[in-house]
Amino acid sequence: MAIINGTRHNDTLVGTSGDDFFQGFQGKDSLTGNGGSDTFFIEKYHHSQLPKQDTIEDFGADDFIQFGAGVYGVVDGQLVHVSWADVTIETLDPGEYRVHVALPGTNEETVIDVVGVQPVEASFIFFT
Ligand SMILES: [Ca+2]
Repeated sequence: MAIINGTRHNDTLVGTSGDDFFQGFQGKDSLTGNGGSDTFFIEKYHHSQLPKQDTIEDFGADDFIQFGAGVYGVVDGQLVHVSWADVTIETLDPGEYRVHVALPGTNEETVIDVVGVQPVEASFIFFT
């Protein structure tokens, strides 16, 4: 599995034909898996610096969106990591989706645009 790293700026990243692990870091990134079973990793890096509306350009049924340990909200003083219950998938156009991930107990969300197949619960890997 290749690891495809971005920077804290806006990046355009293209994977290999094999399985890749994408870490776009901050910025508004364009991520193309380019075949294989790819994992798109979403993490909060410091303070409130979530990725700013990355776009996955070719999401497939074998791809995953994975959340890191830093993607959480606070409920009753406890850290609560995001789960499927916090995900809302909006259809923008046929084959274009906007994934909203609400951080529990806050007004914050992270947003991921997805072109390709509609993500389903099994598309997500949540931090446990
Ligand atoms: Ca790939």
